[in-house]
Amino acid sequence: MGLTTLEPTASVEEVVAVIDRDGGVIIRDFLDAETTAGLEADLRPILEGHGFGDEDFMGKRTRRLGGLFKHTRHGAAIVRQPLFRGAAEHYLCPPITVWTGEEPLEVAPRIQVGATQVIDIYPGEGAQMLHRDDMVWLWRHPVGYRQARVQTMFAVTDFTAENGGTLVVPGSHKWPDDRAPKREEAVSTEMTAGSALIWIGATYHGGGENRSDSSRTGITVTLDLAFLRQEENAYLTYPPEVAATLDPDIRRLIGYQASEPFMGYIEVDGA
Ligand SMILES: O=C(O)CCC(=O)C(=O)O
Ligand SMILES: [Fe+2]
Repeated sequence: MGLTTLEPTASVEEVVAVIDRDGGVIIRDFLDAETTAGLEADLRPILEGHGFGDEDFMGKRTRRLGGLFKHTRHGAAIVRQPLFRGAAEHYLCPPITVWTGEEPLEVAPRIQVGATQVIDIYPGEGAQMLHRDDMVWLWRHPVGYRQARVQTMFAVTDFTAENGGTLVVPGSHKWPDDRAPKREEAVSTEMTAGSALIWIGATYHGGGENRSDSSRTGITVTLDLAFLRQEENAYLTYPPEVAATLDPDIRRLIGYQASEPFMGYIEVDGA
């Protein structure tokens, strides 16, 4: 069974229903053509100045570039995309009730960007080991409390089975921790440039093998529970003088915010 592709006019409920079933879904034309072209134009020259990785997980024929929001103002469109945001809020933000004395307090986690990475897989790269991205927090499965991550892989170039379209194991978000993923259980994400895969942290996936003659360029951005540590250290990636140049909603999303009730607060003189 391949992955389901939905139109950008789909509702958040439809997106969530497919992710609940399969662990991931493709959204056709996730961003408009102008934004896709803007991302390509801003990022390609920077990628070209980058070397390949030097170990197996990151890939030795793969270029990776972090700190998306300092490289392109078009990156904001990815985290503002309503279906991605809607799915993230669905999985991450349901409130819980805590007691403060005898007063019940409803607390809903915020979301934050945990990692951003442009991933450019070159011809000759082999398939990445299948993995769950919520392993960074040692999350357990089946997920009991709530998902930790809702993630997207945006296609800057077309994604095909030949050029390394992201491998996804449908249904694997429901597997217990003692089940290993097998390569033959994975399907390739096949989507046109401008489209995106959305999946959750519990779903087994990995970069595909590139058997074509051109590179496969994607941008992955994660929306995570804002009370967890970020995978990409945002305070070093975007120190205050850099964060000050970003739009306020993006600045908050990269971590310049507190998650209810107090996580990440800062004492400000006179405030
Ligand atoms: O490049 C891809 O398609 C997926 C990469 C990935 O899952 C990772 O590096 O964690
Ligand atoms: Fe991954």
